[in-house]
Amino acid sequence: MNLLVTGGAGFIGSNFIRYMIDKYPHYTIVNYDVLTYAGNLENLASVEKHPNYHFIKGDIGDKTLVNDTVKNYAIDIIVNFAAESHVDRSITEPDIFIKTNVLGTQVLLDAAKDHNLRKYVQISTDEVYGSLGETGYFTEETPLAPNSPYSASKAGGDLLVRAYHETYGLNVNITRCSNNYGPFHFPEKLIPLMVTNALEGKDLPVYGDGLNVRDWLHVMDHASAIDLVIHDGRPGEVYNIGGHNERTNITIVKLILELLGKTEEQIRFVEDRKGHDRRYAIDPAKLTGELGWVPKYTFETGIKETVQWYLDNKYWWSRIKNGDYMNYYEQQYGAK
Ligand code: NAD
Ligand code: TDX
Repeated sequence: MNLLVTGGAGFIGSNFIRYMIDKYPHYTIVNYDVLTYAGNLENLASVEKHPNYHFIKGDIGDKTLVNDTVKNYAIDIIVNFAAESHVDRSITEPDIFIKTNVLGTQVLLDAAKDHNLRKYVQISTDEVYGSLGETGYFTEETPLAPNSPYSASKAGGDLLVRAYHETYGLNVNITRCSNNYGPFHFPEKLIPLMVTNALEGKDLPVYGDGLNVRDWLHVMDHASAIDLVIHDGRPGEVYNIGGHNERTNITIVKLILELLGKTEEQIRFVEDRKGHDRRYAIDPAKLTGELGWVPKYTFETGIKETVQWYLDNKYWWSRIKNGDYMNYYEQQYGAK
């Protein structure tokens, strides 16, 4: 099997590639990534010399390079992780989100169609469903109602995937997962930002009242779910991925401080995110029932292991948290 993994140098894509090389060392894995601020080949240092791993630096919007790569490596399946992924950045700079997440997806779909690939898998998000009230879950039948430029661009990509299945008969799957966490998570997102800020003695900026709820999924449990969808997902189907780990943001921030032996004095409540979705929660019954997915991590074991990873890998995140990152940080949170 020859897989084209787009966006494989980012957080989830790089964990997925390491998972797949470990489990299927005979598969060819081509990582196609343009290396934006979020792409980092250091995430793949442990597999870069593997004989069946290849890296191509390229934009998913580059039709010629995408098509050449699909042809040259005799690709069977595209798994598309490539995206602009940070909601806050989409609020200040939506253009690139549309370009990559919508137009880029269309280029990949055309390549999958024109080369008669076995399957195209789109890695999407529960954010396309919008926000839940205090009860209930997102199912695959929940109507799309995205609230941020990021989630709207992901929903746009998903609709194109659906249309290529309906119009051209392309074999597709869409996966929609909840918030991931784990090693190599870029420190602009809640968990790695809070862990690294706590270690640096900085403020921990909590948006609004801190009571927004996210449903946390360990990135390796996400990888095992995608593995099942690639191999056994039924043509044209959507699969939601989540492990029933709902927590308020403030609960997570306090837990991180406790695990690090720090006091709550570092917490700073700041202005709320615009259009901030209140609650996400996934019903994974289709994935568990149809494909037999069982997550390995509880949130308690996963978060402890993750905090320890940041303690052990300061070289990785301290290199990121300078230069361009600091410009973004100061714009987003002020100087503190
Ligand atoms: P990330 O921002 O860490 O990584 C994105 C990767 O895509 C980077 O390596 C980047 O260089 C690459 N990329 C961006 N634009 C590209 C382009 N035009 N061409 C080629 N490569 C490009 O993101 P992530 O957190 O790993 O998310 C991966 C996917 O999963 C995204 O599609 C995201 O929408 C989705 N998702 C993420 C989460 C989460 O909690 N992180 C949850 C649900 C869904
Ligand atoms: O500084 C912060 N303070 C804060 O209170 C940051 C960065 C976040 N938050 C809150 C906002 C959210 O309620 O924490 C929650 C999580 O925020 P993010 O880490 O930015 O994630 P979220 O907006 O939920 O989106 C993530 O999950 C779905 C990913 O970034 C998306 O790519 C994915 O689709």
